Amino acid sequence: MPWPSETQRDTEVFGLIDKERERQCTGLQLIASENFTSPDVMEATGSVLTNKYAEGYPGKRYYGGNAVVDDIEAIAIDRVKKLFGADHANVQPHSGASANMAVYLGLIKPGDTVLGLSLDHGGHLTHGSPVNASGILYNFQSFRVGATDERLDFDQIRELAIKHKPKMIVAGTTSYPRRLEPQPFRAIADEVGALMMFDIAHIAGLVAGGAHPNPVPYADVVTFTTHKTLRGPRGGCILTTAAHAAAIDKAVFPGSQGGPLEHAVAAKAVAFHEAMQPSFKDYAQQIVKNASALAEAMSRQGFRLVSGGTDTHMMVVDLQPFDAELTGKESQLILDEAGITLNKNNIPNDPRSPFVTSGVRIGTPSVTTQGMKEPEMALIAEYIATTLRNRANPAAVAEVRAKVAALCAKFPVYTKRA
Ligand code: DSN
Repeated sequence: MPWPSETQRDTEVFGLIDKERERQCTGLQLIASENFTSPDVMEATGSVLTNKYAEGYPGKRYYGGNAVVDDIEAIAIDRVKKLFGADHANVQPHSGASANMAVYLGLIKPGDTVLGLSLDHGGHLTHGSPVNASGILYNFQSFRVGATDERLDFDQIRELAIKHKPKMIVAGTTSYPRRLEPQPFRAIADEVGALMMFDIAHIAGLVAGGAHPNPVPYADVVTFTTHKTLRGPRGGCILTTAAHAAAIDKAVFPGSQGGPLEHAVAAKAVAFHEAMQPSFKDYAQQIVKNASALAEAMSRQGFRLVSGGTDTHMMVVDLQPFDAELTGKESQLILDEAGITLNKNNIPNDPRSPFVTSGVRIGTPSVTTQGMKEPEMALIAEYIATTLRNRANPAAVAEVRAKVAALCAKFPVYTKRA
């Protein structure tokens, strides 16, 4: 049988994919949770493995024909254990949210108390937001960043832990620009007899590349996404101590997922291989250097950095000192016109709603993959400031758009069709 595409290719969708490739390659991608994956990662993602059902785990599947899939998944598991120094790994979670829900399902009971960082202070939806299953099924109590330094306050976390006696403490963030030291979380968890889960979704690539402390030796369980700083396919992963291995595997399958996405598992294996190369260490270090340079340049342009700067791949920018009328929502929209993609973000204690916000979040993983370094970070800050200052002037915005395209043309991310 001929494929329908041989006579009637879906030009509508493929045309849009071409358009999206053009958008990604001609604009500045500054969303802190995004990256460009390698052609090899994309090839594995688009492979015949998408055809295969493989419920279960290597050597214990519910379907036949899984000898090759078993080898691939075993390689992915072995690589990620080596990369992070973990006892056990589950590479099947479809996403970070699936990974986190599997941990809760496997290690605590509905109604149990859990301590996590509040969403509006940099935590994640799955760390107990009332609109998410984590907050609906479990009794999450939230800590917040300090009022003056906007950093994690371990005295406050300890007080809350003593007061609420959580079964689990969730360390980890989604818009927090500072290093996350694992030891203080471990000490508090031990003091109150809680499990410690560390969500390193954002910083997994920094950890793998040695540019951020590794929480694996301290945490009972570590979750992450594979598509952010780690530069793999979209997906999730869980690392655990041997003591929790069986509970976690059961919670992923059959607890919360069916057939694993083995094309994504293969792509994760490829990404882990890439992250094991010496060049990945240079990449991780450069992400942080670039974020630091961009943060300094943004300050020089009149913006305020939440917590005063960054130690990681991201910064949260308070727009108010730059222009009290300017919102994150408006900034995101006008910067899109200039070919600069980032996201609106609440600042701690933001007077505006999450749909409007007084800040934006900026990250350097994608521009670092392109090969940009500190001099380009100064240009990016200038382009952002110029666009926002001239947001009522379409000609000025178009001028920035042309400069952004010219800059991106000097740093082509995909040299052949991807
Ligand atoms: N949506 C991701 C982020 O942008 O941080 C978190 O899941």
